[in-house]
Amino acid sequence: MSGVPRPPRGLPVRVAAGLAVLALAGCALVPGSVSPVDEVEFTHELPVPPLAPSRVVDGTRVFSLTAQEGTSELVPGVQTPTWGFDGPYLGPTLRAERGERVAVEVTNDLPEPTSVHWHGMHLPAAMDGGPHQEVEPGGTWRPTWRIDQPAATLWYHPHPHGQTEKHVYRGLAGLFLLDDDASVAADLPHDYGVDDVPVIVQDKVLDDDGTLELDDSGAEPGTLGDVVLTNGATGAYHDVTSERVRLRLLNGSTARTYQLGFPDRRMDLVATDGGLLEAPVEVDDVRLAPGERAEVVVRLEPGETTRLHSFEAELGGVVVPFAMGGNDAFDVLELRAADRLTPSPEPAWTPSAHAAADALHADDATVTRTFQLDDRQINGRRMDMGRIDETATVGTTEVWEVRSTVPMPHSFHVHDVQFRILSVDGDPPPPALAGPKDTVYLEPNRTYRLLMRFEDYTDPDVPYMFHCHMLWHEDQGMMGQFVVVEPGQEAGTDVDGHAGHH
Ligand SMILES: [Cu+2]
Repeated sequence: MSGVPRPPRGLPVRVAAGLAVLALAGCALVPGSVSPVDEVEFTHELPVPPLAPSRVVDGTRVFSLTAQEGTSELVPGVQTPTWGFDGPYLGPTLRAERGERVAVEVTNDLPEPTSVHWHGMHLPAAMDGGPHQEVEPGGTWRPTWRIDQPAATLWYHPHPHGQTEKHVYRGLAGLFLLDDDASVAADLPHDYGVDDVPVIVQDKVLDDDGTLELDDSGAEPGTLGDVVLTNGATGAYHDVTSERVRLRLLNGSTARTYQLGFPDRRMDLVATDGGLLEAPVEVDDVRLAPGERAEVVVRLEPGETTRLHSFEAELGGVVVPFAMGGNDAFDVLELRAADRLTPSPEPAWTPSAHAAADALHADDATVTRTFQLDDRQINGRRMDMGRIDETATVGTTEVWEVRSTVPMPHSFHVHDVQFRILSVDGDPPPPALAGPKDTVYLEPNRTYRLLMRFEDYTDPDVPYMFHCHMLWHEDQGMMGQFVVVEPGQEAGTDVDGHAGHH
């Protein structure tokens, strides 16, 4: 850890931040002189989550996932109690094509309620897997919906009321890959686990006995671990056998924001949270807050080795950046190129046949909403499961103006939709924020204008969530609820305010 004394959890956040400043002033540690993330040897072959088996029943592709307890060797020689789907840690990769109807049989073998949220997915609210769809121990929940959105790297994770940080941190998370006409025909590496590689980045704190610890000191923005895992392993390497490799990067951490890139080369950013960009963009690195994804294509020369690195994260105007992980720099994944590499084409693709229908147009926006985030509240309120905060009408295009008013890291996630960032403080977004997004890091005191359209599904009684994706913040109530209704319809008055009654 950073070596800065952290005030106890429960102190008002502004006081806590002030104490951190005082601690800094009286502390001999030079900020940035030490990375609190442990150096490791890169000697462990990168585990690749298996593709989940499925069966097609009456035209529906059916998957099964079981949340269960287990034991994992996250750090060599150390046994750690963990949770996973269909295994001790993380879960298999679900994969489906646009147009397919899918169903997932989610069974909870944990000793407490959990849920599974399909992060980034457009689907009915009752299938969303948020706090209103918890699964009791021993229970099974079977959401079903039709995939109707562009190819993308989505993911799934628990979203139980007030317990999301713990459930994700223990290991419950997996990828949900979507394919479409554009992605299938694209000149992009697409051999799963070979040249198209999932990279789930997470940080942990391990006790002396190997137990996963959450930081309960009250430090912002939550637990920043000194152990960094890729797909559940420390010090992982991947053998590259082609000229280019596609990395599907997911920040699956609870609080840490990464700045991922290669010290010795640039890379092609090809996709963000919700799918492909209009064209590849060469970048030095990409910043990922918890919940965000990016797909990058990296070129290697025969026989060489390079490492994906997390640079000092650009957190914007946060107070004491180094106490919030902003000075941490460390390697994440080693790539080892074979002496002979098979040819890979330059990344390129043509638009999907759905592109025109999918496109969002700022001129269509008829509703503007504003969201102010402070320490733990959104528009002055904390989460109340029985309260609907916003009501959107199906078929409308809206602009959400989102601003964090406090000097700490927050990220903003909206369920059901992929949005487009129109502007950041009035300026066009940088390339890494110009593609389809469902989660965005909020630099303090900057206004992010998000364009989105609510489509297809209405339910006045079952809400979707919008929230901070720093999971400790989320659990403390930094979340609100919205429903999508028919024109003229009002939000229901009998929204279920109690979790775990299903
Ligand atoms: Cu937050």
